[in-house]
Amino acid sequence: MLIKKAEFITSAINTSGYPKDGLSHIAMVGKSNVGKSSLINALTNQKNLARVSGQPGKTKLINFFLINDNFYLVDLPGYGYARVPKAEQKQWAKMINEYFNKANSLKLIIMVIDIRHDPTLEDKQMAEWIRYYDIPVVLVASKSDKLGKTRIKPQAEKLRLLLGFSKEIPIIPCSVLTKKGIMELLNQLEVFLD
Ligand SMILES: Nc1nc2c(ncn2[C@@H]2O[C@H](COP(=O)(O)OP(=O)(O)OP(=O)(O)O)[C@@H](O)[C@H]2O)c(=O)[nH]1
Ligand SMILES: [Mg+2]
Repeated sequence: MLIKKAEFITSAINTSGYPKDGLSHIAMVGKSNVGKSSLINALTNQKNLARVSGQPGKTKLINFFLINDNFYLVDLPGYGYARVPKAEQKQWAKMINEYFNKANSLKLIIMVIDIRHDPTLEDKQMAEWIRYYDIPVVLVASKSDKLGKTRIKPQAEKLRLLLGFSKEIPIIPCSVLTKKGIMELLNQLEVFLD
């Protein structure tokens, strides 16, 4: 797939703020700071479409980006940011739960996990959640530039295993710096939009 057009449409905290045009959604989930927003910029080949930050917890709302006037890339707020107060964590869970419940337009979840670190308890819970809602998923092992070439594949396989996903679930090592995996991920999007 080639992304020719990408534009920010809206931010939402609950259902009433979602776009109401019935177009398909593909959503990014993952721990805070794993590179979800960076990945949206890489996929769309834009520098500052989604806001990127070294500070975890940057994305606090559900952000909708319209792609090729045809579907939405959805940037969900990250989880597992240690300094978030309990009340805010609850609010996050409510926001995500409500979003997943709207699964008829949600065609694919891209679950992003940092290739250098084993999944956290929250990553594992997110994997369970995805299986519970029975939403198609593709895994991205992000920041592959931080790992030696020979370690990338075995580490990606290990992550898939630890998250409890079978061989049918693709895991794509990606780097927004080297662009590794970006084309492959774009091709996967196409598969799930049909
Ligand atoms: N080396 C390297 N750094 C990356 C890569 N992708 C993202 N980063 C860096 O990781 C940090 C976090 O990136 P974001 O895209 O803001 O992460 P996020 O998952 O959207 O974070 P939240 O919005 O807090 O959930 C930034 O400093 C990015 O520059 C990558 O592929 N390689
Ligand atoms: Mg973000």
